[in-house]
Amino acid sequence: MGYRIVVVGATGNVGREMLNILAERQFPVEEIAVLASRRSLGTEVTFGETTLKTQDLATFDFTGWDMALFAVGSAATKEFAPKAAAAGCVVIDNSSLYRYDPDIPLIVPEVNPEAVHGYKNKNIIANPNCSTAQMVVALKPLHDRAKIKRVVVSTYQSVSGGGKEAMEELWEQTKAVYNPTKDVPPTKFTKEIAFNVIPHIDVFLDDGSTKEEWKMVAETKKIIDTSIKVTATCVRVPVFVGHSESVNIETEEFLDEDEARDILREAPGIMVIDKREDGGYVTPKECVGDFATFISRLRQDSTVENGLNLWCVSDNLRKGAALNAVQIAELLGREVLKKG
Ligand code: 2RA
Repeated sequence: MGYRIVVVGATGNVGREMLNILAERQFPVEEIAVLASRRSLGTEVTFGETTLKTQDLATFDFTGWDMALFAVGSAATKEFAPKAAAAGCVVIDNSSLYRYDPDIPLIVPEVNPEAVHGYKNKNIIANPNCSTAQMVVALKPLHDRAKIKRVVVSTYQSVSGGGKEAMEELWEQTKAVYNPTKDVPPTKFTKEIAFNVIPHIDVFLDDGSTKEEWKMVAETKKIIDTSIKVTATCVRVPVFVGHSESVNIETEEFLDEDEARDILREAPGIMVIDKREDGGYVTPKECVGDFATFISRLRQDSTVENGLNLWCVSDNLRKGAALNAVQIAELLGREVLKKG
């Protein structure tokens, strides 16, 4: 016996990865439906060895389906997730719409699996933002040992976080650099992304930060501990897939770098690759297609009493989105629905 699963937004970057990961992890699927907006209707997607035709989200009846993995924007989520939830189908939502609702759990299974029972409130579980997901996997085991007081993070986020058109823009602009007759003006980004970096993701807020930076602050508090102070600078870089983060951590208790490395080696979802030699660290290109969050460059920060620095890299379409959503589905199945 397995689950009746719906993937909403199946033709997008994240929706396709959801299907790949459900198949790769042999999620117990009894039946699967793939939905898309009218624009992509009829497009075929693959699930393991099978090819599936997308159905219309606008007319789909969610009654009798166990879980729906939503990977569409907030507007479509707002319209259709409540309908799915009301029909008795548990929604696992990748948009930012429900993340900050106190009645809706925001879950990273390695970090706060106990929150899954909160799904009952609205039949909805929220998936965190990509940049938060990989960071909290690394922070939680260190917090459990030495209590984190403050985090200073700078991100280096790949263009796939902005969707397929953003990837296309990087590709076309990169080619145009070698073809002066062709001009590819920015449309998905505010400035040219090829051979450049842009310190701006999502909209600006009144205090001068961006919404992407605010998300890292608010989500870390909700997932791990409201007492952790986070300050973030989020930057888009000309990388197709894989987000990187430079993370500075200040703890209440002293934590030696070797002990921190050992803790992270044992932690779920983490792979430590940290040799102090040329190439002894992970770059985003190497993490693509992997499930792990990679930690490198772990070292003491001697400018504060109890400080650590680390480099954290993960496939943003996987741990930052689709993998985390599938892990939530696995958790919900294991702990609550128990049909698998
Ligand atoms: C980005 N945070 O990288 C987004 C994706 N969720 O733009």
